[in-house]
Amino acid sequence: TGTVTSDVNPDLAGYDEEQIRLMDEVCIVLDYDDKAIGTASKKDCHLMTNINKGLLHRAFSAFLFHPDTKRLLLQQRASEKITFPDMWTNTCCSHPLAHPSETGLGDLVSNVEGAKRAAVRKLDHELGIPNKDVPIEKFDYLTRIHYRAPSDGKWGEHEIDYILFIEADPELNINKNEVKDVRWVSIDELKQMFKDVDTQTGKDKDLKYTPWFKLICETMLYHWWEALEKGELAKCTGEEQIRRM
Ligand code: DMA
Ligand code: MN
Repeated sequence: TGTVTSDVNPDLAGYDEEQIRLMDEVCIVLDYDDKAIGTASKKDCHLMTNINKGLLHRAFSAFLFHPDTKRLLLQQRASEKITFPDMWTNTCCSHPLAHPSETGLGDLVSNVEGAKRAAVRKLDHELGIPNKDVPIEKFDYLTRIHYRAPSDGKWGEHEIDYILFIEADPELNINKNEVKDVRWVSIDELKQMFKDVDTQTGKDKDLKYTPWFKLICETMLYHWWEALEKGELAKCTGEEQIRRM
């Protein structure tokens, strides 16, 4: 009797109730080759104590571009987020869940379908984008990125991340528990955002960006984005190899 969340879940004491609830989502646990080998809670997947033992899960990163201006929609994560709060990042990231519609059958084509379904679900949940504005068939799958990144010591990421692009001009209705702000940027504007220095400290504002978004920006993003601008994205899609970062 009288049990409170903090007794049951000491790791989660003090965090936002809704974000604590979402830590019960069931993620897909992977081997090194992206084969689904089990399931674990979102909480367990993001604890560094488990990541340090090798626990790896499946994720997606969606990049949404305006069809006319080719600007990319960025989001700033809400302060309520348990991992990487307040940081700027790509349009939407999350995890395909251990549900038949999102797990896939093991082959790349159906795993990609599962990741796209998860993207449609979370674009609605985080940004209020109606499903009809981002139909499954309009997404392009580019590649998979295997990376590891600590957040604050206790929490972090260790994922195989499916990179998805889509062109759309969606209706937005921001979920403030997930997203603090959004911004549409061109290639030059994004490069400038990274260069901007903090006027108080004189240091760059590196820490304001999620590690996976920085990693993708430093490697492939501008190449892919220029291909999209030229109508040549097909040259960059469907990669079978997993990129290890
Ligand atoms: C997790 O994103 C996925 C990647 C690629 C880092 P997230 O922390 O935004 O997930 P969620 O929105 O489910 O909390
Ligand atoms: Mn994750």
